[in-house]
Amino acid sequence: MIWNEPIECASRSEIEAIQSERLVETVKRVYHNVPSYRKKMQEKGLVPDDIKSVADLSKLPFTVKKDLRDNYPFGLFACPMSEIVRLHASSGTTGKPTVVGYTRKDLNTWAEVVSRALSMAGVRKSDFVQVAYGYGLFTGGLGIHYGTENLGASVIPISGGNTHKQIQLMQDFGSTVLACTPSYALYLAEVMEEMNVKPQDLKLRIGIFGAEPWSENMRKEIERKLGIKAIDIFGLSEVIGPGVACECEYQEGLHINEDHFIPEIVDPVTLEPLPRGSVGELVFTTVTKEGIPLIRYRTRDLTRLNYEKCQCGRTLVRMEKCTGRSDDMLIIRGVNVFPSQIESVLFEMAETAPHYLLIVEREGTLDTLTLMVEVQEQFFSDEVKKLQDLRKKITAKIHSVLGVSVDVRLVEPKTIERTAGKAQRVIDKRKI
Ligand code: DLL
Repeated sequence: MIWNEPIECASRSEIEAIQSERLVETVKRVYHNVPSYRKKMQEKGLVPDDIKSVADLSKLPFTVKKDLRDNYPFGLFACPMSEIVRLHASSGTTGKPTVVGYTRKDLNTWAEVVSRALSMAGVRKSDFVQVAYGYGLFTGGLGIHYGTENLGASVIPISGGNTHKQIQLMQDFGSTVLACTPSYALYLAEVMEEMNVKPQDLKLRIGIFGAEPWSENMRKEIERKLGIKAIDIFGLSEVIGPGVACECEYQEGLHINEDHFIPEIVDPVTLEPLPRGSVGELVFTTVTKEGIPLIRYRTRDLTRLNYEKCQCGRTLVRMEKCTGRSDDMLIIRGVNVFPSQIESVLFEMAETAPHYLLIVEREGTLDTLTLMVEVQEQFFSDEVKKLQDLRKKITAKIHSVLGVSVDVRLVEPKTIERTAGKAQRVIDKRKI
């Protein structure tokens, strides 16, 4: 089922015409209503009339997270506060949160794009969607909530946490769809095992997982343990929240709702737009938002775009599964490493559980990486020799795949903290 076929299957020229018309309007809106945008455009010698179509996008200045912080809390809003009907915020790691505001129309747009995403994933009116993303300032819970209602499926607004109750309600209510972070899905699977609940005791069939990077190997593990199809959903609060992009049943990239959010791929260093198909930093311009429109917002997420028509019939451009952010990348003695690459190796080893923590430290001028990883119950042993051998095996495997030396520390099963939201995989002591 395609939720909005005329848009989702439109030709490239139709999409570009819609984008161009909306871009022109958005640029006028921010120029006249947001002093910080006007200033940035003036610095580049630009007036709204210089932007006539999507082809002019690259003339515009970029926006970064710092711009939201510098204009905290409402300085980038482009409409009177009386038009704002909802606020969300993301905490981030340092300093003040970034705040976003939605008008009534923005909330409708959000519900529309999430309904499209859920339809892509295979969710139907007859489904029961258990929303185990956090409700509150985080966009995950309420975003999926209203998209589900808009689609006409039944929403179970349990929020994150309360893991035993989650499993009990899944059984009692017959939830068919689980929406949460992939790391929480794995934790739910672990607790299900402890409670002796089997996938066949549940009616679950689809998972709507996102808000953090997760590897293909993690997908396989979740699909196996929960007996479901695990769909990747992407979004960021600054752009709207979940529903910016989502996989369809073919799982070959995430369709971007590009009539609302225009994607670009730029070189993260030179900021020059890259040729089609190159991997680079994903940049979004929102073209329908009223509360806080964003011009060329640098997401820091690394991916590439595919403009080919998908087997599902949709023509919406697809972004490749995002497995890293430029600011997550660790440089360990000159080798670039993403936490998701380490995760991928761990999932391939029967002896380790997919729960890990990376600790980065600096000794003199060298960065060192320590990996704390849980051993599977059946492999955990009192024999020092056996554990030593396992340690060596993991170290060698990571070295052969990634070319970095990691100090592996094996820890007992279930000792690394589980979270109901986004997992924290890296502790960077260089920044402390
Ligand atoms: O995480 C919105 C969301 C909620 C998306 C629920 C999907 C599901 P923020 O908290 O602002 O918003 O975090 C945005 O999370 O820039 C990515 O780095 C990362 N991210 C989000 N979805 C994915 C995904 C929500 N599917 C930041 N794969 C983004 C990889 C993701 N990273």
